[in-house]
Amino acid sequence: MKLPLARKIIDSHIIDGIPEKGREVGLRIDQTLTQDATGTMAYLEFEAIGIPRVRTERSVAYIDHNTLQSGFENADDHRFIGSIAKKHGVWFSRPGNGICHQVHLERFGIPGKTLIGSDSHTPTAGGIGMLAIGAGGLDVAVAMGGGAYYITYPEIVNVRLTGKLNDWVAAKDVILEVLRIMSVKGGVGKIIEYSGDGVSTLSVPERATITNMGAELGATTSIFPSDEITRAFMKAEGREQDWKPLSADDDAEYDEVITIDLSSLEPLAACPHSPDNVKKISEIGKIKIDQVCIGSCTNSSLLDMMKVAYILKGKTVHPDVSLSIAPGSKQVLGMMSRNGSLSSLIESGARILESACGPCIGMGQSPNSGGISLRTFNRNFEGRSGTKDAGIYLVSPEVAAASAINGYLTDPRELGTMPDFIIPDVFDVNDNMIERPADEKDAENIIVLKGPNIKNYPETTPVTDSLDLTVSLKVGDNITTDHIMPAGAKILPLRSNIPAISKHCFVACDPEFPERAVREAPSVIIGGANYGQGSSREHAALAPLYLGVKAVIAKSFARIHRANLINAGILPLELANENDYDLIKQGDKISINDIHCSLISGEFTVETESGKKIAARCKLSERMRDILKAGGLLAYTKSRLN
Ligand code: MIC
Ligand code: SF4
Repeated sequence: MKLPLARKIIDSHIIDGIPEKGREVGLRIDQTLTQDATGTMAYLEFEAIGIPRVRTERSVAYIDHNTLQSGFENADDHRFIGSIAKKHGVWFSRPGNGICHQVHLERFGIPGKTLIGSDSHTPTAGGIGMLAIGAGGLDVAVAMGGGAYYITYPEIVNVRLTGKLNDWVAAKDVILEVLRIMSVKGGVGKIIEYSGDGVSTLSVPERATITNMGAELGATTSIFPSDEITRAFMKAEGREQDWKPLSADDDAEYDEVITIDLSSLEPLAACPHSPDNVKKISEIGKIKIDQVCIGSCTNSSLLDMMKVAYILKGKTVHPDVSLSIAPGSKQVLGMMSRNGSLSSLIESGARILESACGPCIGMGQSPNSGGISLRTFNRNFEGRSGTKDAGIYLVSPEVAAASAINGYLTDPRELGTMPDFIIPDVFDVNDNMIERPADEKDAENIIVLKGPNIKNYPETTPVTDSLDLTVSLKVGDNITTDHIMPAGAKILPLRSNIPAISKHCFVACDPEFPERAVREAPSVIIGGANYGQGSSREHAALAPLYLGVKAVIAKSFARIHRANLINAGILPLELANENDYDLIKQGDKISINDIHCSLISGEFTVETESGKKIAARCKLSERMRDILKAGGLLAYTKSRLN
């Protein structure tokens, strides 16, 4: 059979299971990454597993999310991660060095290797032909210990790109078009593989924008071939020796094909409050704006920044607009300072932020009340910016910069002919902010520094044979992990403290939830379709666990969150008939019996107080069943090591 590229990489990394669509396979993981907001838990979990040194080819810990230090907590977490990384063989990218996905692409990613990261945008590295997947922290901890990472053997969707983008139409518009076509749940269980003659017209940073935001499709990952353009990028990073050519076989067989003619695209925006609510800028019209934020792991490369600088040069940001810009890495910021583009930004009045996630995760720069904010980011969920009634539009850097000058949403094609933006052949490489791990012989002298806000992994219990549960919450479709476990500058510092962070669980939907869940425990949450989309944060499973939630019954689940629920020992049940969603209300009592048999058959019966029987499903591999019976992945891994 003629193989897609993703299948070639998967098949060469399978260490457990049979490669058949829909079945679970375990992959050997070559590299891992963590960031600080999920990393504290991941390293506590790694410590609890008890393996002294990572067994991957490369593991890297980044500090990029929780960089506003308005109390001791974030600084303590940085110190904890730095010290535990050093001890256990993990490289450490210090705060200020940049956003994990940008830096990993620049300094560590290798075509053809596997990478899992405790961040949903890990697929960014698919831009250089890596099989890069977002996962929960505990899955990353297990992979660091040399364990396999399990995925459902995916369907592969081929997005064939033809033609070439017109002036001022960007890679962001390509992925927004894919989101318009496939929706935020269209990618679940699938890998998106790009091919076609349009690929050679896109640089690595542009490809990485597309694979990055493939996370918003719910896809397992996205991948581009590794070609001469990839080689030039790796050479510019001084890493040509890590390059190799990779592509699908000619006439490879795919499960689905989508063709996009790049030359037919025009500037697009994802309108509030979902990344798939995509419209043409020309259709939306010249709406007045209050804020523009440029940066994030989607759009903060040197190429993006050079385009923004060109547009801002000699102009002033509109008086009604606040413009903030966070370059993606120290490398990008340094090169901008040397090629003059940084001064164009400064002169225009842009507010230059450190190289970090910043406003993307609500770490500052919340818009004004009812504000309209254009952002080059990847998520515009309601409230994620920190201002509940703000309207966030996701756009390209070109749209963002042109609009910041005009004060209204602007089609950048109004700027006329676009110059050629030439990325240098050699990048300024300086890894002085990346700390090497200690040598194995020195590791035992390294003391892991834990602050008072760092608490252990919560207790889990094996799934029992029957459950009598109260419905502590009922929510609708497309609930994000930002609803379940909000981020932002106030709550993020509690990421290493599950008892404290659980007090904020679901408050975006219902401020009474945390107290009610404790009062009514054990309880169950009822959800709609695509429950748990968005971030990889396992806190969205650990906080409900801590509050006594034993099961979630939903119309369907997002991939990473479903895995996180199982890893935490919580049952994720899917309604066999979506209409049965209407039969259960908040406050109802339900019971689930014969659970141990149901775990094997995958068929569950949920009985309501009035005696109605509702069919639910949960397709589990033997491994997942054992995880649930052990009381979660940590207990399962420990028992297997023993
Ligand atoms: C996000 O973009 O939502 C985050 C913050 O990067 C998360 C990880 C987290 O919640 O810490 C993600 O995408 O996985
Ligand atoms: Fe950071 Fe935003 Fe990227 Fe998440 S999406 S890794 S918060 S920049």
